[in-house]
Amino acid sequence: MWSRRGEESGWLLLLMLAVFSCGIVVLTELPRPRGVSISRASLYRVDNGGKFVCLDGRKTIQWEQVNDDYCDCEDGSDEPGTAACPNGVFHCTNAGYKPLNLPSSRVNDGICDCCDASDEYGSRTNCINSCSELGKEDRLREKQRAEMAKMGNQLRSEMSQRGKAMKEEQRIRFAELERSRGEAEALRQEKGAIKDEAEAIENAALKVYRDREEEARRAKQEADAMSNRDEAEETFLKYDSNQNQVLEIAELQTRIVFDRNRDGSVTEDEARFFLDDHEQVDFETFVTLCWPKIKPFLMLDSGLFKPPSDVEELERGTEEADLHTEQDDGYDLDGSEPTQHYQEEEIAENEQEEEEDDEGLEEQEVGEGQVDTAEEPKEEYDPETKELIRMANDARNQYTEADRHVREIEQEMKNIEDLLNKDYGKDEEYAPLNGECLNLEDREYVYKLCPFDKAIQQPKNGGPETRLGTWENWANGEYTAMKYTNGATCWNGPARSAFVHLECGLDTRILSVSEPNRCEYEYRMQTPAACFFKEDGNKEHDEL
Ligand code: MAN
Repeated sequence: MWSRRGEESGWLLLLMLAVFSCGIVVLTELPRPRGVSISRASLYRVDNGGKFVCLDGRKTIQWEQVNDDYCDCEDGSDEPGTAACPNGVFHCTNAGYKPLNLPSSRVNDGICDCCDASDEYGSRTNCINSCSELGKEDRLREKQRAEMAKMGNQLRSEMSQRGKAMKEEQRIRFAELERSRGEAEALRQEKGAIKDEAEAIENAALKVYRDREEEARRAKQEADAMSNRDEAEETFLKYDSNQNQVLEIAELQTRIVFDRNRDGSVTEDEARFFLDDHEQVDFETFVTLCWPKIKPFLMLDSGLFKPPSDVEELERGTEEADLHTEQDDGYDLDGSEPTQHYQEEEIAENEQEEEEDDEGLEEQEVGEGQVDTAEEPKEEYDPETKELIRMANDARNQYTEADRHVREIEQEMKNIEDLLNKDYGKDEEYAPLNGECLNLEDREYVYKLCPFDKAIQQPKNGGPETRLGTWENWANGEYTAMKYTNGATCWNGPARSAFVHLECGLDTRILSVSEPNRCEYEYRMQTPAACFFKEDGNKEHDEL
């Protein structure tokens, strides 16, 4: 029978006892009804002369009705140790392991739910108390977890120290670079001034040559124009058979060379074409409008002019021209002089031009220290000019070198700034991972993660790699997840992105990668940097 004295003496019991009496069980130092936890034992105190008030306060029953396998309270509180109330809760103490709360419907249902077998006290099922075994395993696991937490914490703090030291080193290096940049910029300025001066002198010296060449070019152009006019005049006089100083369609029609369609006769239209659609032309009109048409045609016809655009046409043209040269020789319909003379002249002139071109090329290839603007053969520079060019080159090289040095310093400073601006965790513990890259192979791809930089997917069959994302930021303030965004755009979809979940581990590696939604990737990665356990982090086991 449950009594106040029994309750008091129950407080003194140290050993676990099981005393069944009126459905009341005294399991440890605290007597309480079956199915009630120690923490709730005080709610089941006998008072009011052996009465029990349902825990929702709505009904008072006799104490004997507690756990009598009949549900009296609406909240099920009178039947914690039986299956009588649909909403009842049964508590297993599971001494030696973890306590457990069950829906009371599982009491005596023939299935062992509690490791101390207390839920099957009235069934035929023979449940064996396995709490001590489970407790042992659990404590071992807990010990291992605590050891790992300790080692992880240790490794994390080493990473943190390395991270802080690295940042400090970079700060020092940045300050050094700032100083060097000042000196390097001063040197660049100095070299720039020397270069400008040397180039001004060089330019003045080269100008003499350029002017001379320009003059020579102009003279040549004038000479060419003169010779062209002479040639035109000679042709004009030749074709002007009636010598009336006017060239007419009929006169051209006597020249088989103008038979453009090779049908054996020169039609009026064919002749008119060469007279620039005139019926007749005087010499000035001939020179300006007709000669530019006739000259290339004559050259083409005789195989001396090769339009650069169509090589095949050219070759055909040459063959035809050869034929025509033979045909045209002495074949002036009006019986005037054959065209041989014109062709010979053209050939000679053309050969000469070709030679000149070749010379020009050679000059250009070997002609160091010469003005490189004209196509004409270059004039050799005198030794003094050569020396000025050498000095200017030297000044240019020195300036380029000084400029490169400034740029290198600035680039390094920018890299350091980027590095220092990144958030490497509460205690810089993730900083040592900056600059590292980790790989994980699955069936199809190699997944790469370069923390604080990028996430990559590389097909194993050798295709091009795909960027899954670029470092964006931490996903939370706990430093347990990273975001990499703005990766390669998915066909018909969003830009790829990767989310990296971090968990504690004694080394740093990728554990798995998945693509839960198309083009959204999830990495699981372990690293000691994520090991952050508090010393008192263990769970409480109040009834062990
Ligand atoms: C590639 C890979 C896949 C992705 C598809 C989307 O095959 O990047 O991960 O799902 O493209 O088209």
